[in-house]
Amino acid sequence: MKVVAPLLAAAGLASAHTIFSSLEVGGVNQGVGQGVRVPSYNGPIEDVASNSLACNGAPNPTSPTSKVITVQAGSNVTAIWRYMIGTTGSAPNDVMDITHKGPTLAYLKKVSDAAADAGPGGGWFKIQQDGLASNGVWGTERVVTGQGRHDIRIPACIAPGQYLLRAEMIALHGAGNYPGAQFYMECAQINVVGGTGAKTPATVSFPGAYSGTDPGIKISIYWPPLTSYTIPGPSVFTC
Ligand SMILES: *[C@@H]1O[C@H](CO)[C@@H](O)[C@H](O)[C@H]1NC(C)=O
Ligand SMILES: [Cu+2]
Repeated sequence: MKVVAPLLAAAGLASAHTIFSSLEVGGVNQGVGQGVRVPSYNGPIEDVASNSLACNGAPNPTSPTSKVITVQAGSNVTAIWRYMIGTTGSAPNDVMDITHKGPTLAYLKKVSDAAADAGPGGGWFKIQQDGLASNGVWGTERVVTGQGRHDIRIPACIAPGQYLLRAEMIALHGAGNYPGAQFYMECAQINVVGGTGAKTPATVSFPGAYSGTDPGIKISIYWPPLTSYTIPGPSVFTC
């Protein structure tokens, strides 16, 4: 039995990843994999040119879901991150290993049918980001120590209709070389109601928005100590 514990500990470290497993709307959790395309395995995407950078996928195939979640424009939703698809707790180790430091981000893409649209390609705009705060705390750390909760405001001025909501955490503990940064993302299927449509966001592509040479993707976060951090991707769309 003496050999078992180290083996288990090593396996735990090797797979200390995370999954955006459910969406909370108006204080109501919609259910694991309900309206969120979840994989069975929690591993990252590391290739920024992969189609799986949009909504995950090979080598972590996701399960389809027919649910499209109604969301009020101008309100907040909460992406709930869990270590594994079956994780029920919300303590830090139930969310992601705390060594996984980096930004949190969220994007939307307007689609005609959120349950059917695969995700890769153009049309994505960023609606939230949280990088390195002046006290040295990263966006991912705030989610890990905050019960896996990732708050995302749905802009009030976008057109009503169906969207894919891509919530993302980027772990930079091994990002000194590329590939090395770990991209964790899943897509929720939402129907935005009450949007004014007053503004049309500029958009980017996934894959395409990130490069392996981006200063926020190929970066050593340990030494010298960082005083600032450039979050990858476009600027955040605001109304
Ligand atoms: C709503 O989400 C935004 C991030 O998009 C966050 O900055 C803000 O604190 C959230 N508001 C509430 C009330 O949770
Ligand atoms: Cu990991």
